[in-house]
Amino acid sequence: MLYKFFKSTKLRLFLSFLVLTSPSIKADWFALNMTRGVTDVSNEVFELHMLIFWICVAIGVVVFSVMFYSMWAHTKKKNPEPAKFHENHKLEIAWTIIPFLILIAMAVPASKTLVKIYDDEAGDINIQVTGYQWKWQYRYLEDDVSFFSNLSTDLDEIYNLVPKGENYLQEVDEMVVIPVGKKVRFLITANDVIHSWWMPAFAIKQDAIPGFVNTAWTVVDKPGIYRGKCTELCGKNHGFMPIVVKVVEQEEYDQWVNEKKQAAIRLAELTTKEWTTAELMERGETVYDINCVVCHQTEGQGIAGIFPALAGSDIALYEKDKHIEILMEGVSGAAMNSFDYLSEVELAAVITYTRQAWGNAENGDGEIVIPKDIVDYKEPKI
Ligand code: HEC
Ligand SMILES: [Cu+2]
Repeated sequence: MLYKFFKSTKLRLFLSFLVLTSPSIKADWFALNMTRGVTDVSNEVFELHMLIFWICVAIGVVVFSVMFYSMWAHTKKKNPEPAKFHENHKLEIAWTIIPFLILIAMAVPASKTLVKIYDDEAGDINIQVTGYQWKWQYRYLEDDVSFFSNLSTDLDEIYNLVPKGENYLQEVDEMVVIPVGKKVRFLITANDVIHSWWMPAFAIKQDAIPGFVNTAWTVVDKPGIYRGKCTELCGKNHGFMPIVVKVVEQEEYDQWVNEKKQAAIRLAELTTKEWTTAELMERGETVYDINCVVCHQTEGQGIAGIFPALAGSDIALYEKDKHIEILMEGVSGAAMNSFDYLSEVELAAVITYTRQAWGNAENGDGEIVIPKDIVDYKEPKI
């Protein structure tokens, strides 16, 4: 009876062995493993992971062999009289010392890698990363380049109106660009709640905490586009603030920085230009779609009881100054944050848009706001 049972188990073990070793399935098993990433540190982390994994496998094999052997060798049938001994000092010392040594053996390489990871010396390039609900801001500290990186997946894909694209929820309007082979240090913080900046290919996962600056660094040797995401539950759109880093050759990087700087200069010029209502409206709609639509909704109708309607709101109809103030300062204690990080042009445009769209212009005073108004608001009041 017992013999028969063992025989069938052996058979099953053998079958599982065949399945595990058959090459086609093996490929899939590797896909379940941690990935190597593209930096020295990420490779080290991978090696460490494999080392610890195999140590665990060895311990498992030893422990389970002893256990199964004992279960088999000391059945009641073979040993009707149980042994009566207890306390075996040699054995007890051994099973205290050996695990201790194993732990030390694992801690040494792990600590070495950790020390390497926690190097916060300045990089060749230093980028401040700020988490916002629900986007990332990047400021290149040496170059005065600064931008927001927003999810660029079409809402229609999210609502299943069209098929989902290849990089669904993993794509942004502006990627972080860094050059190959240079040490890049990230200074990671947040503006509202705790987020976490996670880039698996670089083995970086660092909390972004308001009021703190955590650092992480990387040297990437392989150009390419790498994707990560926010990995600290940070509110309603936590799953909608991906991270995309584009690693390029130095030359391409310099060119990119240059273009970014030029764009900033052009934007500064826009502040002093004469704006027509139509121009502000057009720009304002884009700003609104990126920054406001999640709460105040496409037609400015809001969500009853949570987000006030902007269509027909007294502030949007008559109180221009209050309107600017709300955007600049936010409403304390409410989900309405300050948007003072937007440019003067974007702020003026989005305020004008919300004062004009959805019938607001006809129902209220229809006053527009130009970039100069925002500049004036920002002037220190004497
Ligand atoms: C995260 C959600 C959220 C986002 C994003 C948001 N708002 Fe708000 N907004 C609110 C909430 C909540 C209030 C109500 C605040 C209060 O008075 O308690 C509000 C109030 C307002 C008001 C005052 C309305 C009134 O009648 O009291 C205006 C104007 C406004 N928001 C404009 C904007 C604009 C423009 C944007 C985009 C640049 C924006 N909001 C983005 C949540 C949001
Ligand atoms: Cu987040």
